[in-house]
Amino acid sequence: MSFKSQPKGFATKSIHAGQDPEQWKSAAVIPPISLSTTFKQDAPGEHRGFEYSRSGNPTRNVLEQCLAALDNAKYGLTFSSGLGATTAVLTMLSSGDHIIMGDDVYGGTNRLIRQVAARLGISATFVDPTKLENIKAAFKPETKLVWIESPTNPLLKVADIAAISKLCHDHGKIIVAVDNTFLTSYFQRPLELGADLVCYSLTKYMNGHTDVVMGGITMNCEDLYNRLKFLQNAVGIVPSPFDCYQVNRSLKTLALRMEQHQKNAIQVAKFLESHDFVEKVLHPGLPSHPQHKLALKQTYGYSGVFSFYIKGGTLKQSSAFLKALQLFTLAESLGGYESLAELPSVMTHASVPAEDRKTLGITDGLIRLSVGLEDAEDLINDISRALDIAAKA
Ligand code: P1T
Repeated sequence: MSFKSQPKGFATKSIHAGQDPEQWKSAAVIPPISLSTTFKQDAPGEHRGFEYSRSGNPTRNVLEQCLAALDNAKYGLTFSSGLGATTAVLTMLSSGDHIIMGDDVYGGTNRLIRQVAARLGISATFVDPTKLENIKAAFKPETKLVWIESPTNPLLKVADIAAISKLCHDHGKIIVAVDNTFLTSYFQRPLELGADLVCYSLTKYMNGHTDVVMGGITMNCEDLYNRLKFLQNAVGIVPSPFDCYQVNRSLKTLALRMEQHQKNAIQVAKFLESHDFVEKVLHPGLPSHPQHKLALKQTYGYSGVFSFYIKGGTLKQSSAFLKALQLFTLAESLGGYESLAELPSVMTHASVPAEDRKTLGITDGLIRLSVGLEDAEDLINDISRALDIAAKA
């Protein structure tokens, strides 16, 4: 069994979509970084497409067009961070509205919903997104948005995006937003499965070089685009032109990078699965994953981020493992060319209430890896040595 086969043309789009040299007076092949905050008007209110850099910027335009093309979307928008993109979606809602949220999402997303949206009168029900009946049971007349990550951070649960989208659209005008950060447009295109919004922390694989914080949203619906474009400017959550230049450049190698992340990560995952000091590996590409078949059905492959439980599962053991690593850097974030490792319970998901962490299984023994582009053999040797040290801790 294998993942869905990738239609041809992705790499070509990532290199050419939105990049036409004819759009610049200089015919520059590589889009210039347009740092000007304001643009000359020919007469009051008469401009050539740009007025003020918050409402629109030429370098940002190039990136937004490229992002849209990669998701086969009509529209793309970028924001100052992944959470900025989530904020834009949230600010489409009003006090009294209700959200259904995957129970296993990035800690910062959880915090935004519980500590900010709640204060603004937007309520949320957190459900396991792998069970359709949970989503159905959570519907309220005020439900406006269903937000899921698939796969989830950090437990790698895979949700049936097509089934969830159908359920929500049959039920009423509920917006389905999928956080596609872990897979990128290369491995999963949720709009093709019926979702309304695809949201990204572009900070991760899409940029891939661990040097930009940015968010993005792609969509086909003109009304959603107009509302989100208005909010991008009205709320002011925009990225800098320099960062747009960097992400646009990074997209040119997305297909190559993702193929190699996939190859490296599955080798590391298989090694861990065979190791005595490992309790369980959570990787959607492994047959042992509970939604492995669904992953094969709805995605074009899998990336480099996955989690595993170390045997024993104490903080002492996981800390010993993480501190002993030499090639993997102990740090938050994921999706760069360099390998990272972290402990969600005390790092990325520390803001999730302790009781919820316990119920979900975000224990002190759960370690998340972001497998980079180094030689897989070197990464495996690093992990093997660190596991031996942890076993003696
Ligand atoms: O960091 P930022 O660009 O604001 O993106 C937030 C975000 C949104 N969605 C997902 C699935 C994410 O993983 C993140 C950020 N995550 C980390 C920093 C992390 O280490 O998990």
